[in-house]
Amino acid sequence: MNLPRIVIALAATPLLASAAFAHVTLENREATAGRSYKAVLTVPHGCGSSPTTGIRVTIPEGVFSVKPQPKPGWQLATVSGAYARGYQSHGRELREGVKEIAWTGGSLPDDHYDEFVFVAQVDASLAGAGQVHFPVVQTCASGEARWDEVREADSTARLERPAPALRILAASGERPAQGAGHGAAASVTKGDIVVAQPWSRATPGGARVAGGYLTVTNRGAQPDRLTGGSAEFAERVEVHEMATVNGVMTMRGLGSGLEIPPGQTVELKPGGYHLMFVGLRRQLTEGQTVKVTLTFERAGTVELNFRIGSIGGRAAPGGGDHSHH
Ligand SMILES: [Cu+2]
Repeated sequence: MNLPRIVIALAATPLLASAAFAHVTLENREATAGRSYKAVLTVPHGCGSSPTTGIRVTIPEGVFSVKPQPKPGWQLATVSGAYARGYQSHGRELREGVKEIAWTGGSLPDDHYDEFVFVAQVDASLAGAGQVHFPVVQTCASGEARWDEVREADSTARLERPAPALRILAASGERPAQGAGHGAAASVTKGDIVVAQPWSRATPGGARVAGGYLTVTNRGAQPDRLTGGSAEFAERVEVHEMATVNGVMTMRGLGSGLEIPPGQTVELKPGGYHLMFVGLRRQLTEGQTVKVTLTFERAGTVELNFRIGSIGGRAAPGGGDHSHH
């Protein structure tokens, strides 16, 4: 049934065929937050020369109401589980659903191409997420390929086996997670210290911690230290760093605080230095603004309004890329 398409595709792009068909990818790589999405996983070849016998895809948080399309000659199985939060669908809240789909038992020869399809809803809260990923395990008669690599936000490394990625667009006419709009100050200055773009993420119900992100510039001639702070919504505010220990990303508290060298800007961001709001007293919800007081050794206390972005957001809400002036 797919044969005529293969012939057309190969005929149209004879030179690009091997490069363009190298990876397991999504045919349509953009979806709109708050809308439905039809995912077509394209599988262009087997493992080495071995035919593909199974495709298993993991559904990222925020993609819900997943319905896979059965394929003749393949068994279809799904794994369901709890979502990190509830999602609204046709007036009711969904708290669990399909998190993995597996098509198995077929045989797709290495020199053939096929598609594996599912439909899903993309939650509106993903509007600020940038990209989400659908890791795929491709099983073959001999061997398997794991398409599960995800590029870190600021890395330019070439990935051998990238996870199929989906870019999330904000619905037109809406801006992602506006918070208090222009009312929230872009930066706050205290002494030699300038703190800009403070933001955090919405938390799933029951979460005990949340990260806080911002940039700090020291305009003075002396080093300063960010030692922590306080917030009415959390028991403690700590300064953490992410570090890779034995190949595993872990975070740890910086007991003596984070140095802000004179004349420099230090960024607290996902995957790097961050504030940790520990012992959350309530859920943080997207679009909110919350008050946090930070403590610097020299500059003293700085009061800030943190904008709350989407769950899993990678960048400050409402801004997207910001240049460093
Ligand atoms: Cu932390």
